[in-house]
Amino acid sequence: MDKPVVTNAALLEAARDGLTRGRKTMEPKWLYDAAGSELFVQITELPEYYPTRTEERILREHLERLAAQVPSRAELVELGSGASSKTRLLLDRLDALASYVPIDVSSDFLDATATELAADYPELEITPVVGDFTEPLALPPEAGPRVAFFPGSTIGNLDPAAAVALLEEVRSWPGIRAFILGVDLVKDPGTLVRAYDDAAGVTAAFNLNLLHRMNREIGTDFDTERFAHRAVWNAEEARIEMHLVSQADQRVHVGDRTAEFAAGETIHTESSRKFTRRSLEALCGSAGWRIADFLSDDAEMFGVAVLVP
Ligand code: AVJ
Repeated sequence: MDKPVVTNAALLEAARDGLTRGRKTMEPKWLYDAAGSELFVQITELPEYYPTRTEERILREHLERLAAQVPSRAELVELGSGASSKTRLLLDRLDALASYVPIDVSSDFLDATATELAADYPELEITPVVGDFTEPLALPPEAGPRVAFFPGSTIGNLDPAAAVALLEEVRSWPGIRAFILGVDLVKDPGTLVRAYDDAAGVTAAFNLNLLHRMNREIGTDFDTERFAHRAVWNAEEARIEMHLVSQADQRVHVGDRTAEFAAGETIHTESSRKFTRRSLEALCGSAGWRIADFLSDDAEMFGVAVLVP
């Protein structure tokens, strides 16, 4: 048999590690190749997926309060910038920004976004950084007082220890003055599960794309028809979990190893933690941040915290 083509050595290593053991897991960052990033944009437009539009509404409604926390000639550093649609709200209002540093793991997406923003904001210095915010980041030298922006509740993808590590890292950046952090809030489980298991099956396609991606990039032989998407609310950990559930006993080749799946066994592909004002306070406090302002919608679906050192 021909050796499968491997175009992503890091993904192969992650898959060998994560899939050939008892409890199978993959880090959520692997969901975001070009196809996955596109599917995520479609998720944000689903009727069931309230976080994106709620956060946008909060930002739009409270821009003045946010602007009050941002020093002039600031550098806005956005973590996991993706399509940067929320950023435009800030860029339009915070006209005294000196520079914008979008950080994302998907370099294709990052380049496209940076090009579009450069056309629309000719005065703004834009310095895209390809990077993984779960590891220490190499930032360009600061262009002014720094404001970090991490919308979308992506911090919820990190386990508590990793979230504290990230908060501590941002806290240690030279010139850091504020951190605008979007967090999804605890609410009834039905609403939460529907947001991660939509009727149109877009989230299922997003989750299953991980298997297609591995087949493409590391030569695995997943039969994607024999895995199903599942979203569950884990109340104890206050998180939604996404899993891919094996529909049969099956074997999959992962590099030089074999991953064995029993029927019903899952790959845990993502956790999305949900917060309360209190749990957020505790999390931020343990990393040396104070909540200076907390913005929410009337139904308290989502929160935007302004943290200060
Ligand atoms: C981009 C991490 C914020 O957790 O809600 C959406 C990703 N996963 N639907 C989230 C996601 C499934 C999303 N984040």
